[in-house]
Amino acid sequence: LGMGLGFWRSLRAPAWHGRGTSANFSQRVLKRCSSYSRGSVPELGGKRCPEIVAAFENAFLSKDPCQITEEDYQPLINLTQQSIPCGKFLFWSRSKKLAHRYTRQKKEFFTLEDTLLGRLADGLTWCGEKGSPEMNYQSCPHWKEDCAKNPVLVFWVLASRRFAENACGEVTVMLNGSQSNAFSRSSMFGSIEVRHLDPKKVHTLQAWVMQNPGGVSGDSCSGTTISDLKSIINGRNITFICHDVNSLEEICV
Ligand code: N1C
Repeated sequence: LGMGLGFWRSLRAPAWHGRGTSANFSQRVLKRCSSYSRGSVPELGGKRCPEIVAAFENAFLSKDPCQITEEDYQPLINLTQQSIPCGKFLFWSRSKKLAHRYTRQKKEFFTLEDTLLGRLADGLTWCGEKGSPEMNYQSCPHWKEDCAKNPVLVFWVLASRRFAENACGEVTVMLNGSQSNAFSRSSMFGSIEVRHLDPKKVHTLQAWVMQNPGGVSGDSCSGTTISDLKSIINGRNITFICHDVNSLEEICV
């Protein structure tokens, strides 16, 4: 009757407003896991990678992609436990590329994506559907237009919270000074990580406000969004220090 595959698929899977599952999701996660394990972390044997991929898939496959919970990810979390040395945690907000360029040079520093858990998921999208064992490659729920309890957002909220809970010593955040709001309470950093730093373990939060070379500054240590961050941090009994940084070289020494 002139009804192509797309029609029947649309009856089966709801059309969400977000991008669908990334192509070759499981193969890519497996590859990331094995190459990570061949790297620096002996406590995470590469042998566990198939198990880790299965735990990741089981967190969301055959489930309503608007009803995902943190418990769904617990097995994956347990398989990817990893300890980061105190003083080496690097948070970021709206400055992911630059933060990763930094940790590639300063190998002793860790962003969440430099841990196995973060590395597995970085830049990918994934979701399934209730009543089907398959991934939905067509579309996945968009956090605003569809629902917040979707597999990707629940994952990052949980991973970010745990990363912050584990942080210790002096922690650093890289912020984007070429935007008018270098710090935003509604970012993942502002809404999740700042609230879950443990003042018993974290004595200082150091902010690096990255200035874009030659460009007009949007925000800096003396701006109102940074004083907002300072008051939140001081209110939690953690010392706050801030540096405007003009180039990566300044912090790579
Ligand atoms: O909202 P943000 O930045 O402030 O979140 C960044 C902050 C970092 O410190 C990380 O530890 O939160 C953690 N984090 C990630 O590591 C991460 N990787 C990829 C949070 N989100 C992450 N993503 C995706 O980017 C995720 O889909 C989320 O919604 C965005 C956040 O980017 P942002 O606004 O630049």
